[in-house]
Formats: sequence, C-alpha cells, structure tokens
Amino acid sequence: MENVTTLGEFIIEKQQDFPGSSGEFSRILSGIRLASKVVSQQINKAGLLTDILGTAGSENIQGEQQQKLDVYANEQFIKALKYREVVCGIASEENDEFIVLNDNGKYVVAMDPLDGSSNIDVNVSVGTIFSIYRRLSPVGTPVTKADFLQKGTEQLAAGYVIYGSSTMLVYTTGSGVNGFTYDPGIGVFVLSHPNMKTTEDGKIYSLNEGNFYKSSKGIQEYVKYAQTIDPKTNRPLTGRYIGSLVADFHRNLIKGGIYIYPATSSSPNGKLRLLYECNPMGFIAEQAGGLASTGKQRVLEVIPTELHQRVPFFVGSKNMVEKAISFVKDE
Ligand code: AHM
Ligand code: MG
Repeated sequence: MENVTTLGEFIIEKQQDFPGSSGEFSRILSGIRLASKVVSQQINKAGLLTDILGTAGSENIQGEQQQKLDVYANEQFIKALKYREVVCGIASEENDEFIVLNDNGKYVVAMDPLDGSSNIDVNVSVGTIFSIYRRLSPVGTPVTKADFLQKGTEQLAAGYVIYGSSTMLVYTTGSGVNGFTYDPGIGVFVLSHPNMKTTEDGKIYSLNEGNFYKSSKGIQEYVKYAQTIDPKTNRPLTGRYIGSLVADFHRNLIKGGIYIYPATSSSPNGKLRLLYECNPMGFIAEQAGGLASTGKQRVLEVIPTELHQRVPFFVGSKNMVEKAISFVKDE
C-alpha cells in the first residue's frame, strides 16, 4: 500500500495548482467523497434491506421514514455539502427548486445524486453526477438562480461516482481526468486510473433503440450506419445500452464508444438534463479527449435557461461523435 495515492492526498496535492487557494474548493470534493462512501455502502446492501427499497414517504414498522435510495442519496450529498459551509446552493435532480445553503459560500453544486436509480432493484450499476461552479452573485447574499444558469465551460470541476462491480469516483478540474477505485476494506478511494483518455475511435454505440421510430430521420440513418458491416473491420458497431448513463458513459470512456440520447417525438429536447447530466459528463469527455454535442452545438456552450432543462446528447469518442452528428446537424 505504500506506493498508492489516495483521493484525499490527490485533492491536497492538486490544491497547490490553484495559487491562493484557501482549501475551500477541496472541502467540496471531500464532502462528495464522504457522501459517496455512505451511498455506496447503502447501495451494496440494497438487496438485503427491504426498507431502503421501499417507497419514499411511507413509514416502516418502527415509524421511521422509508426512503428510496435516490432520496437517501440526495440527503447524504446535501448534508455533506451543507456541513462544509463553502457551498451557497445546490441544484439537484431530486428538488424542483434550488436549495439555499450558506450565504458565505463561494460555490454552487449541480448534481444528480443517483442517476439510473430504476436499475437498483435489479442489481445494475447506478451513479452520482456532480458539477461545481463559482457563484456569480456576491458572497454573503443568498444564492440566486442565475448562479446555476452558467455555461458548462464555466465548470470548475465535474465528476461522477459509479456504484458498479466496484465503486469508482472519476473527476476533472480541467486538467485531465482521474479515476479512483474505492477499497471498502480500508475505506479509501485509491488512484487507479490516472490521466484517463478515451480513444478517438471506438466500436460501441449506446442508445435506446426502442426509440427508433420516435427519432428523426438522421438518427434512424445513423442506427442503420452503425448496424452496417464496416469493410475495414468486417463487422458492424457493437450495441451496448444499460440505460444507466454513468455506467454507459464509463464503459465507453474506457473502451471507446458513443452514447446518444437524441430528441424524440415525445421528448423534443431529449431526456437528459443539461446542468447535472450533460455538462458534467461533457466536461469529463472533453478532458479525456472526446466530444459532447447536442447535435447542433457543443454542450458546454449551451446557455442554460432552466435548472432542469433537457438537451439532446451525443458524447464519447471524438470521431464517433463527429460521425453521428453529421447525420443530424442539418435537421
Ligand atoms: P433518471 O435521471 O431519471 O435516472 O434518468 C436518466 C437515465 C439515464 O441514466 C439513462 O441513460 C436514461 O435515463 C435511460 O433512459 P431510457 O430508459 O429512456 O432509455
Ligand atoms: Mg438522472
């Protein structure tokens, strides 16, 4: 164990890259690290604990609130960030309105505390996604909606935690992407994937093909292209779709691939949310050498107008994203 780097050490080391940093930003990452350990532990027990799979809002036999894991995860991340007093507000997928925290905090966090949570009951990987910005309104005043409606290019850091066959935390602060694997025996995240890069080409395409007839002509043509035998490799692309963004994204990041959630006739802006799904994943993809697009523009340059705004999402290996958007860009 002597030559491993823990996430705690890594955060402190990197803090020195920001001259004049007071350590406040590092405290946010530490809060996220702690909450993700707590959530990871609960997720691993989810099959055994019937109360954690119960419906939120109901009570168990002891009169305690039963919680769905996504509500539980939301509470854990909010608590961990609130306690650290450096965050002035949180926008969460689980809350219609943003949450006001410490007026003296300099930062805001957008998060999806448990993405893909419908997969928990069937033992499939889920994840947490987060994105950190410096606030725009003056320190010492209550956070405003405008503090959250910043372009993805303004993100200071973004990351995800995947609760899979092992738990990993992957994040970027804009100088590369690093991945840490959780060792539950000693309770620490260890740097296992330094400087992650995604290949420019890949073999995997991930989208919900059940939406084929609800998708535009361009998407339909892209799916046909993906299924066509490539004379160079003598095979089509490989379809892989878990239906859990973090898991699909993580696999494609490591193996090379593209994830698409396009506009459909029932969801004209796609399904995924700009602030806490597409921007953070887009930032990580770009930092790993990939791309993230709405099909019309770079995701990180979209000017947000709503906390829960959706955008079509194409993310992954550079050449694959460019190819896919060539089918839709004129639509
Ligand atoms: P959620 O935020 O309600 O969990 O929804 C997001 C999830 C993503 O993880 C996943 O990629 C997508 O929804 C799957 O959607 P669909 O079932 O329409 O394919
Ligand atoms: Mg989600």
